[in-house]
Amino acid sequence: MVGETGRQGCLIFPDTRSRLWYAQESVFRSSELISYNYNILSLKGNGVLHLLTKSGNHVLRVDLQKFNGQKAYAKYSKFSVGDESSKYRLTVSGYRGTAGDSFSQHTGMKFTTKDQDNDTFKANCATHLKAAWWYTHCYLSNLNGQYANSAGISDDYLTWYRWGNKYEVLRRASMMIRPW
Ligand SMILES: [Ca+2]
Repeated sequence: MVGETGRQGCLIFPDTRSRLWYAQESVFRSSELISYNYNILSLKGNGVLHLLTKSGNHVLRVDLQKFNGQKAYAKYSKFSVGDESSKYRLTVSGYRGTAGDSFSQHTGMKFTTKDQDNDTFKANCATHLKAAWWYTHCYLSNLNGQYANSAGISDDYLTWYRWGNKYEVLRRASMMIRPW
């Protein structure tokens, strides 16, 4: 992503093995690396996403990989996260890619954690799934989902439903953003 156009971008990388997210304002300045532990399902990390996307339009790229090595991507021409008072409301639209669109349907949703139920499901999706996301009823995408050790079909883990229209457990996923 970065280097594609010569512009410096931002990188958000949910590492499903270490359970850490990294938000890096510029990959050329590693000293500014911000990391946080999202195992505690804190809303704090989304404050970073808000700051990164609050001004100007941002493009989001999601890269996905199955356990068999197959890769796909989804790109969104518009992506932003609201501030804390909005409960980190998601704005995402303008899909194109090879993975299918599993994120546009989440636009307008607030972020749900185990202690903040902002989803439309009768129970708390975050508690149910042991993850945190902009859940609806509960999801088509679950990129903070639990890490699985092998392939399978289950909505309890990291999945992207529209890639094959099934809850196929993925090996890894990354989200990258950059200014438009
Ligand atoms: Ca709920």
